[in-house]
Amino acid sequence: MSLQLGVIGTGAIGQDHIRRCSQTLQGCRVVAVTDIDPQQAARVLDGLTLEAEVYPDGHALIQAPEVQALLVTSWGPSHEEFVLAAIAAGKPVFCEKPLAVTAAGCRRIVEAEIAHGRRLVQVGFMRPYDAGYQALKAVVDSGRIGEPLMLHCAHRNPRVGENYKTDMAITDTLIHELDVLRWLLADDYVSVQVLFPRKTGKAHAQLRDPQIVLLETARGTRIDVEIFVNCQYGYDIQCEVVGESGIARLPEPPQVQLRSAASLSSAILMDWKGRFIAAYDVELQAFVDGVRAGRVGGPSAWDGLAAAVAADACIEAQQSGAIVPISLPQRPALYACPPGFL
Ligand code: NAI
Ligand code: ISE
Repeated sequence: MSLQLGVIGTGAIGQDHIRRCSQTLQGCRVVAVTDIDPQQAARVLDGLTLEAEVYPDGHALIQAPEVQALLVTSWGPSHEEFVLAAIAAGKPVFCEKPLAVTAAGCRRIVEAEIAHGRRLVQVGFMRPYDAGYQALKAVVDSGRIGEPLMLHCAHRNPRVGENYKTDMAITDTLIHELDVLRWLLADDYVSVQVLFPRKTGKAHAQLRDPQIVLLETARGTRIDVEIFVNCQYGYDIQCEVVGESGIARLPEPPQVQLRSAASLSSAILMDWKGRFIAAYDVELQAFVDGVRAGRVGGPSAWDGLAAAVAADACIEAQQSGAIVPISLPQRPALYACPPGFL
């Protein structure tokens, strides 16, 4: 029987996940939705010609007997409340990033899951499911470039809205690198510093853009990540691993190479939805398959906490300009797999 899903939040990614669960994935169907704007939730169902119950709020939806598992795709500050309610109801929950907006919030989720006694939470960090990152990790793990010494990375968006603040470069944008690079290296972060280069004239007055985040891992690997959210030209994700005996780069998404009008070119994507579309399919299919088989895997609440602890340190580093230590508590037995396993 199909896994019956309830979705909380029918905005951009919520709609995309409802579409994928209804049209692309196997073994699941959306039976309930909710949004603080119920008319929008109804419009989303209409647009997809989908029959599902519209609930007045997330808590009513979590309690609904027909809902067997949850997708939390509402705004970040509401995630903690809904994930805790799902754990209290004993229902598996896929929660979009961030798991909670503070490390303290993630810790409360980890404690609730440990008290429950088995994993119920998968965090929507999709990059470890991206074929390019998986290929890059296979090269790094094979030892072909020796031990990783340095990583040079970039996360660029064409532009952001007026409500995007300087700290969101960490909590909304860098959070993906904080997760995927820890997974890629199977290592944890120990310190961070944030530098602000000359500001672009394309950013709104209150936003400091671009930023450079310098991370150090426990094994001494140094990572620089450029975050540039008004780069204008495209959505561009870069990752280069410099090893002792070679360099490995994240592959570019496949594009037709064009020779025309005296130039050689290939297109650059303009938004994140297209760049990671296959990874979103794979991560959610893994959640559905796992729940149907009686287990939840993938990025865990512990991974959500690890990213949030690093993000809190990055924000402190943005404000102080200092090198800020990052320290994670001892990994509890429930999350025995080290970073690097899905
Ligand atoms: P959005 O603003 O387009 O949609 C959020 C929706 O949640 C809105 O319709 C809003 O009315 C609803 N909502 C907010 N609070 C609610 C509550 N308490 N109960 C029910 N509904 C509520 O935002 P978007 O872009 O869809 O982002 C949602 C979450 O997904 C964010 O945490 C964001 O960081 C994450 N996200 C993850 C991506 C990824 O690559 N994994 C990509 C884009 C977003
Ligand atoms: C957005 O919220 C996401 O999560 C995308 O994956 C990310 O790449 C983008 O920069 C964020 O704004």
